[in-house]
Amino acid sequence: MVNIMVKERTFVMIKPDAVQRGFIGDIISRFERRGIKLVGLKLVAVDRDLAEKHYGIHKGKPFFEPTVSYIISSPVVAMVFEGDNVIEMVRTMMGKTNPIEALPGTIRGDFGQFIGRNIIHGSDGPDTAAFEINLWFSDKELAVYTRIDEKWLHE
Ligand code: IDP
Ligand code: MG
Repeated sequence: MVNIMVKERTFVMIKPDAVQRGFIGDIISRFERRGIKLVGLKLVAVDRDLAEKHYGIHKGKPFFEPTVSYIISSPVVAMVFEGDNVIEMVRTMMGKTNPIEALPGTIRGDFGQFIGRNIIHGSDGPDTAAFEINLWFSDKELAVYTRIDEKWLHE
């Protein structure tokens, strides 16, 4: 799906292990220098209810409970990014779910070693993005603005 411009928003979370290990700035900076526009940002001490809703699609799977425990173990950084094809762009920058399979140069491939501590979350499609943005952010928390580099990012 290259070359087709689709204006999207995506939900991204810097997970507790990345916050604890001091990677917040590095991770945000990767998106920033790629020209990806940040429209929402906050540090969240996640409660169990929010974590269970966020991972509700995985309820019943063996990793559901460990993943919920992981996400509530320490604050996370919750963000919304906006731009053409931003969902796929962010997923590509994150790398595969299992950091062992994630290529060097991706966020998981550069910072992670283990699937249960995989550094970052990003929505996997337009429907999950809409659900997750609505779950984590109110409309008032999302900014509408233009970055001065926007006209230099596309033909
Ligand atoms: P994704 O985060 O790349 O979209 P999903 O399959 O949606 O991957 O899984 C959600 C999260 O659940 C993963 O990011 C990871 O934190 C956790 N997870 C998934 N599979 C496993 C597993 O096999 N063991 C431990 N944790 C897992
Ligand atoms: Mg997923």
